Amino acid sequence: MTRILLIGAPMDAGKRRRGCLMGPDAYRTAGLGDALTRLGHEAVDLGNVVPDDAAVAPCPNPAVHSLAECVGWTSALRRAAESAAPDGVPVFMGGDHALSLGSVSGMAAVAAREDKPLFVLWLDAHSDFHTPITTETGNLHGTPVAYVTGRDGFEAFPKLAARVPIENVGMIGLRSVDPPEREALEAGNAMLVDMRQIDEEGIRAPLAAFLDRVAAARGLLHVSLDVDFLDPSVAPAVGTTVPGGATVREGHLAMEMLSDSGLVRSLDLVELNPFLDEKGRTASLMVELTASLFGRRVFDRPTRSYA
Ligand code: HAR
Ligand code: MN
Ligand code: MN
Ligand code: MN
Repeated sequence: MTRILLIGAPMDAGKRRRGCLMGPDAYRTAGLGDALTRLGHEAVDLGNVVPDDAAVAPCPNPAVHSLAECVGWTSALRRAAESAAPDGVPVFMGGDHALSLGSVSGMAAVAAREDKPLFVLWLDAHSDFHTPITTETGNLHGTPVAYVTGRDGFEAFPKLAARVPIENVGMIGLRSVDPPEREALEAGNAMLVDMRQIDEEGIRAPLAAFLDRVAAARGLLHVSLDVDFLDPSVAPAVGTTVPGGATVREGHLAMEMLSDSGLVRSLDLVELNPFLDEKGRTASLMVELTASLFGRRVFDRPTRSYA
C-alpha cells in the first residue's frame, strides 16, 4: 500500500495554446483517485496548487511567453513537491510540461536532503532541453530538463537547491528534437532513446538498463509522462502531437516495469489538453497507464528482472 498524493497543477503558461488548465479536473473526472484506491492504495487529493506572484526583469529573448507566470508556478510547485514528498508519492496532475520546472526541482531538493541521487525518466516525443535563450517558439514547456540540469539562461527562475546530473536523465520516445537541443544533448550523456531504437529493440532493453542504474545508485526516480509520448492515434488530446509515437502496449509495458522496479518516488502527468480530447479517451488512457505504474497487472510475474 502506497500513500499517493494527487496534486493539481493547472498550469497553462508554458505555451500559447490554452486548455491544459482543465487537465487536473479531467483526471479527477476520469477516476484517477478511484483507480488507485481500487489497487489498495491510499489516494489523497490535495487540490490544486496556486501560483505565486512573481516579478521578473524582461527576458533577453523577446519570444519568451509568460515568463513571470512560469516563475510563479515554479516556486509554488517546488514547495508543493517538497512538502508532499515526505508523506507519500506525489503525482502532479498537469497542466503543461512547464510544471516540471517546479516538480522536478522540488524532488531534486528532496533527494539532496535524503542524500540520494535523483534520476529523471522523461517519456516524451520532445527532449524539452531548450533554455529561455535558445527557444525559438518561446514556449517554456520546452525547457524543464535544461533548468533542472543546471543549464544557463534561467536567471529569472528560483536558484536550484540541487542540480540533476545530466547522466541521471533518461529520455524515451524522442522524435522531435530541435537543432540547439540536439547539440546540447550530444555534449552530455543522458540516455537518449528515440523511436527508431524502440522500433529496433523495444522499450524493455533501454528501460531495464536505466532502472538497473537507478537501483545500483540507490537513487530516487522521478517519472515525467508527457501525453505526446504516445501516438496521437491513441492519445489525441495534446497540443503538440507528433506522429509515430508509443503504442498503448509500449506505454503499459513501461509502466509495468516501473511498477516492478519499486523505484518511482514521484510522477508528472503532463500536457493533457481536455479541450482537444475525444470523449475523454486520452484522459482515460492516462489513468490506465498510471494504474499500471502503481501495480495493476493481469497476472503476477514469477520473478523480478530488475530492482
Ligand atoms: N521543441 C519545441 C519548442 O521548443 C516543442 C516543445 C514541445 N514541448 C512539449 N513538451 N510539448 O514536450 O517549442
Ligand atoms: Mn514535454
Ligand atoms: Mn512533448
Ligand atoms: Mn523549439
